[in-house]
Amino acid sequence: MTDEVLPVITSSTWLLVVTGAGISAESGLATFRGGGGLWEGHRVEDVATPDAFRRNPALVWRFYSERRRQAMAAEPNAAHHAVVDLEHLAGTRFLLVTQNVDGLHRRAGSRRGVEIHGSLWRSRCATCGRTVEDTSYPVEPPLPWCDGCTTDPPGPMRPDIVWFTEPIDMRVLEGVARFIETAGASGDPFVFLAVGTSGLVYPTAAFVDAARLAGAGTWCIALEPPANADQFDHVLLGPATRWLPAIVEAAAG
Ligand code: BV8
Repeated sequence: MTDEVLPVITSSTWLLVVTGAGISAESGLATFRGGGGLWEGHRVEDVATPDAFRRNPALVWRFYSERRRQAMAAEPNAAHHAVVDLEHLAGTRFLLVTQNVDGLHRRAGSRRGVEIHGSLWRSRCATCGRTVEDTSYPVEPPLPWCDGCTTDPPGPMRPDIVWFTEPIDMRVLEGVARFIETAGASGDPFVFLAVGTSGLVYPTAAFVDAARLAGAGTWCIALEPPANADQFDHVLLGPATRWLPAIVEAAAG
């Protein structure tokens, strides 16, 4: 339900925060489905897939290395910093799951977080799986090959990103499930907060369902109701840089 009721976060609250592209929008980074959700006329779903990489690796590398350049030039905003404040307040009872690959949460100081869709700042061999830190851009033909492969020819390097139809790391999913189970069984307050995500992409869009079943109070912050809005007790419409600092202020009050 759309309202302006804030969650009350104290040091005994279990807090699971899920973020999406909307939390980085005020850092100047484009969201996926805002503004037509197109990149050079391509839908993200047509570029962020293993088939797209097989068909046209140069296009996919142009897409991701351009986003690397943009993310490098961006700064964390007040919403990223408010998430860090909430982490410091909730301590070991806090978990951040971000769908974002821009690295802005970590640059803001988040340490108890997982990047469920991977990171712009790593590349991975499509053959042997070896990953390397990588800040290079632009990435243009001749495209990078793995220099650790024993196969001949060596495998092509790809962004270390989880594309559509690719599985999420089971250890991440198990970690989220364990956090929800522990929080639900604690007998203490449990808050689930989704920020800046359209609730369209699974399995992340289903985490709120599991949290509700475990007894969490559920909030979301977005500019318009997400696709899974009916799973939230409270829908706070408006920018993350308005609502997250307000939640931190209410907690400190
Ligand atoms: C999987 C890569 C299964 C990273 C992304 C067929 C086969 C297999 C799977 C499927 C299938 N059909 C469907 C699926 C499931 C599929 C899926 O969910 N598809 C959707 C489109 C229906 N999921 C998958 O494929 C996942 N894998 O299921 O594997 C499997 C299992 C075992 C073995 C084999 C296979 C993988 C999903 C990961 C896909 N990768 N991107 C990258 O390039 O960045 S998804 C992409 O969308 C991004 O990661 C992004 O994070 C994600 C979600 O988008 P949002 O972050 O929500 O952004 P969006 O623009 O949509 O919304 C922005 C929101 O912010 C809005 O609500 C707006 O109001 C708000 N906002 C804007 N400004 C602000 C704001 N809020 C606050 N303040 C502001 N200022």
